Amino acid sequence: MTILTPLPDNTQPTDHPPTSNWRKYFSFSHDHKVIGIQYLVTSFLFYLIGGALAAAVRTELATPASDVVSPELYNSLFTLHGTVMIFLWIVPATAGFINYLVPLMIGARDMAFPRLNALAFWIIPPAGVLLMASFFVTGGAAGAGWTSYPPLSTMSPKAGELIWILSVLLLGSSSILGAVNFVVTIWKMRHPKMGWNDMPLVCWASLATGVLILLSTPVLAGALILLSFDLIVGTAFFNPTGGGDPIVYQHMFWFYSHPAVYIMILPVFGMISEIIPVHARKPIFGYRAIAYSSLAICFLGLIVWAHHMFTSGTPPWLRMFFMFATMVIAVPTGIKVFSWVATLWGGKLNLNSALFFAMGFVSMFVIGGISGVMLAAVPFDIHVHDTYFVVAHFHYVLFGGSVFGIYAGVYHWFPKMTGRMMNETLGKIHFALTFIGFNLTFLPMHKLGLDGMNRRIAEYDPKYATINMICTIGTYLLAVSTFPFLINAVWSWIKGEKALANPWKGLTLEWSTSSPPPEENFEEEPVILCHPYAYGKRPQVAPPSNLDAGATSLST
Ligand code: HEM
Ligand SMILES: [Cu+2]
Repeated sequence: MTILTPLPDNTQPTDHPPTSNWRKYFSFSHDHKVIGIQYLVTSFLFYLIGGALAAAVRTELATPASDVVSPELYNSLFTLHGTVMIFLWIVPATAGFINYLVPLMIGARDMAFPRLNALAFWIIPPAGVLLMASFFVTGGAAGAGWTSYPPLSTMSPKAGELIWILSVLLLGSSSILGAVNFVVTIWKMRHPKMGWNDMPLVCWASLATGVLILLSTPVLAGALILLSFDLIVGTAFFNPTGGGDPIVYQHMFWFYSHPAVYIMILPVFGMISEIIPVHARKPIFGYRAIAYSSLAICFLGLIVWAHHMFTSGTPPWLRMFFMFATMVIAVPTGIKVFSWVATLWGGKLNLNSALFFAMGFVSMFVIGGISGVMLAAVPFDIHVHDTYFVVAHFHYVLFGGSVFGIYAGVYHWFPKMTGRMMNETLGKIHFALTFIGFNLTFLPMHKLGLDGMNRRIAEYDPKYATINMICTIGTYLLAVSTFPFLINAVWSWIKGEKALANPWKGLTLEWSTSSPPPEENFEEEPVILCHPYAYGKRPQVAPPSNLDAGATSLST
């Protein structure tokens, strides 16, 4: 049964001074909104560092010879690139959105454990600085890839590898502390009138993400602790000469790292499910299907890890299981994609930067998903294993799927977070450059992989030269594409046009409070009057008398 929500007054900019005090962003604030923005800004700075590392890698790969950096440095560059992008950019950036949005969307004043929330954030900057500092220790930073497989990892220079382990352990702990908070907050602190099936889809996705983090991250921590013992005190958990088994490490690593893909992407799925209906002015198609498919993905995500190990001596009968289980994930994922497309279908599209990035997300993610199903097929995987086809695949998922979605989220919620609008022209330039740069960089990599170019190499056969040059040019274009965004974000935050409380006429609760929201989120008890996606549907009960005329305009 539908409940009705108020639409706040749209006619006046909010009275709350936007960006009141920048110093609060450098404090141990307990406010989930401050913490959310701390996460977002910090992770974006690491994204720029990760991007610079990627540019360095691609500069080396512009020509076949290994002539720009030493082979050791090259290994460290791509290892730290992958590590930074995953553990310091996408995971914390999505955590930032969840932090900011979930309490507002469920009508709560804060997260369940505000201090723990602050602690979870403040682990990240020192862990990130530590990781980057490892470039300056003897032997240089870790160079065994972001997977850090033994025996390679236990053979590489000790100091850098140990710092890598410590830093990833710290980041994993931060993520566990955050997850406990999300799960309890969603479970316990929802508005009394908000049932499970009235919850905005970001909350469903956050719940599934929290559960995944809690089930899988401790296993990674276990693997890394054992690896550090092998490295420091000479145990032989993974060392075959002492009776250990390096394959055990792979199982433990991927038991975390496959779900990690969903830890990164489920919150973005949730965000896209908010953004598309608002800007298409239509109720989301298949609310329950989207909500429950997050849970299905959560479960299936936990049982497919060995698809990363088809060439690690996994017996054929077991490979069959992992192949089918992996392909089954295409079903709940496909349900989401169809629901988004069906929502867009016939909608009154408000073609702004947020919607462009959201549609970019859907289309790029579909390409990454299709190459994912291809890789799930054992014979095909054996053919392209450890080639650039894999690099192309996971960048379509992680960049096309995560970064585009995060940018969509920034354009959509920036007015709420800062009380200012972003500039649309700069936003569209940003989108165009990112879209072109991204496809120029990663689309040709499919071909490189099919032709047999290995990943993680600094030097390659000259027959791959032309395509590699195209990829490198694409990377520079991507680097350029961040400038309009940076200028837009900084300038709009300070000087942008003042935002209304509800500039997009959204129906979820965060839009029913001022932009930015006051200290404890809502001046008055929020009132839930309708389903979060009831666009175009008439209110079914009369709005309470304290709401103004704007409140009844549910039909646009
Ligand atoms: C800014 C644009 C990006 C460019 C140009 C880029 C480029 C590259 C290249 C060329 C490699 C392959 C290195 C090799 O195998 O020899 C690589 C690896 C990798 N990238 Fe990216 N990347 C970008 C963004 C991202 C993003 C956004 C993510 C994830 C959130 C990401 C995650 C990874 C991972 C996990 C690896 C594997 C590292 C390893 O093998 O240890 N990259 N990237
Ligand atoms: Cu996987």
